[in-house]
Amino acid sequence: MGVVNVTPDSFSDGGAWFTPQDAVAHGRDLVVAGADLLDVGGESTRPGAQRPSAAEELRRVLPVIEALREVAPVSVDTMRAEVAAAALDAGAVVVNDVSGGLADPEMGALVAERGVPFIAMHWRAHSTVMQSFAVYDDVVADVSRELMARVEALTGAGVAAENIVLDPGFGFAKKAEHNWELLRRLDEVMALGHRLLVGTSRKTFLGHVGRTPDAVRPPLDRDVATAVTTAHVARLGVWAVRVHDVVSTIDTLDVVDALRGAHE
Ligand code: PMM
Repeated sequence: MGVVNVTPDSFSDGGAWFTPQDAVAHGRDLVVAGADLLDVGGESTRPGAQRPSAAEELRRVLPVIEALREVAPVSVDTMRAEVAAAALDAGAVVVNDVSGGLADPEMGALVAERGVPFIAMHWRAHSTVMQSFAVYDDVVADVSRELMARVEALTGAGVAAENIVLDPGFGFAKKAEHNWELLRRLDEVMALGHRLLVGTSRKTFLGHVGRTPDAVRPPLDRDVATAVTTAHVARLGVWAVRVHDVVSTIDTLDVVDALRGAHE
């Protein structure tokens, strides 16, 4: 899954593709590089980000989805049922909700009615306050239990269980140690029985590896670290990785495939 952020302020590529033309051109490049799915989002979820209005979010994503539907399947990255509905009408085929349906009580019913795959990410609170919720007894057990509570609520709203893709939500209400523990024990999250999507791409915890706190690696220099996490989760058999740099990701996945062939 290649990331197409139509936002002025995403932490990893903020503002780079904010006009519809630039966002569409970027999406096309990601498909040429090998992306199977494009994730179009109009709301930044970086820690501390303020929410745009629904009207502004729609203004950002709809023209981009209408253009990119011609080149690849598109998912819409939104927490609003209203935006998801308009995005599906515009040609999106998957809904990716970083709140797993928690932020908007209408989301479950909408996804059920449309019968589309729904990516439910582990989430505890909006970006302005989420890091104060980064408190866990056992992060893998706690995230797994909270994800299954979402599955229960969503299936209760009529969403088919096989349409629910789970995502542990790297960087969302998580400290570095929580992200590493989730990666280390991702097999336990896979055992929940749903397809998994993993989004570690360029996230803050990767910028700290081998660094002192005052020498953090900047987001654009985190693609090698991202590739290593991609290799790890691909070997476990996740359904998708959500990444900014598709070129290095395809390379990584090809190496994982080659290694797998060599072992079999
Ligand atoms: N991360 C971001 C945005 N959307 N969606 C899913 N399913 N999983 C993620 O980890 C995720 C997401 C934030 O990253 P960005 O600002 O670089 O897009």
